[in-house]
Amino acid sequence: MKRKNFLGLALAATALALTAAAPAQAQTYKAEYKMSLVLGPAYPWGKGGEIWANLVRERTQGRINIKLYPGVSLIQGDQTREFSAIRQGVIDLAVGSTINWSPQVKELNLFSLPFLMPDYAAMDALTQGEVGKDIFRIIDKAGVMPLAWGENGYREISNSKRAIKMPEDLKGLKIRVVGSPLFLDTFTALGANPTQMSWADAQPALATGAVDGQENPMAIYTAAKLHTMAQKYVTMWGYVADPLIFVANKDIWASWTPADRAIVKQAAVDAGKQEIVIARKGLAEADKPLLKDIAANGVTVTQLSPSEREAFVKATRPVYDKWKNQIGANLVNTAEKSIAARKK
Ligand code: X2X
Repeated sequence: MKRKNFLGLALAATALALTAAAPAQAQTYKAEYKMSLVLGPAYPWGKGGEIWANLVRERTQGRINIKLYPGVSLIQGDQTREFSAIRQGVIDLAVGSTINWSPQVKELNLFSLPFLMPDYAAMDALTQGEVGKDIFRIIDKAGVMPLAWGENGYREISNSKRAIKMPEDLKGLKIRVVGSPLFLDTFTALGANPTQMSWADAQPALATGAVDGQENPMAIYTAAKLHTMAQKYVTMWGYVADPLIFVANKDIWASWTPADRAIVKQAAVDAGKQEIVIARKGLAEADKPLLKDIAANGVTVTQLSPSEREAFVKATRPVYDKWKNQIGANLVNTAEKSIAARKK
């Protein structure tokens, strides 16, 4: 056999093998992919997930069909188990909060360091800069494919008892917090009585008065109607903010063609950008119209002066220093530098 003919045969065989492989690959696509979320489309968070799913369905002509599972229902509402469940394949895709994943990925506690990020520009400087890339590398190494950033938001404190203007006002208040030990340290330092529970358990606990207060973004406060659960006092202290991260399970990711992976990633980036705008609506504007809506429900909204805010910063500084080392001083230093250099 001449060399040329042999080459031709080999090429033909390869082409045949590729054609044969194509339908087999299509068969590895599932009829439905499960997306986990804490909150559904009535909230900016779930809206972001819905936008992502819709963009993927359109752009893949239905090859990738994503169904939303809000209430972290795939893991029985236990939001702090979400990251492990994504890694293990119980969950195919997720839009999750850095807080809920920080028990598994300690570096995600960065965003929960009290008073690290003074404004939206600081948050953007982290997620859109070097820190964001570092965090994505860490998530990837931890076994989950990171795709895009979104935002839950600045977490403001509410309670049923009194207006909080200084750390002393928190004394003895029973405050529901999410499941990272950093939150217990922060609220203990402020003299409060923090108690960990899931979001699902938090609402009945607030409604019955089993707990006095909680901290969450104002978009959640509004959509969940927390003013009807005795939360008559809100203080805008902006002490931490949790970004959301759009991710995929790695086996699912590997089962898709490179072209489909590119579509899913771009759709996550597009949905994340839209979600951040929705999450900041009514708060990013100078006159913060959302706060007027909240006050119209008979809620006392307290804004802190810079010196009042400073008292909270001072009271929580030992917690910041302790957790800086636990998170990793290098990462926190990079974050501090990025924030100092931010464009305002
Ligand atoms: O549980 C909360 O407070 C919530 C909904 O904000 C998160 O999932 C982090």
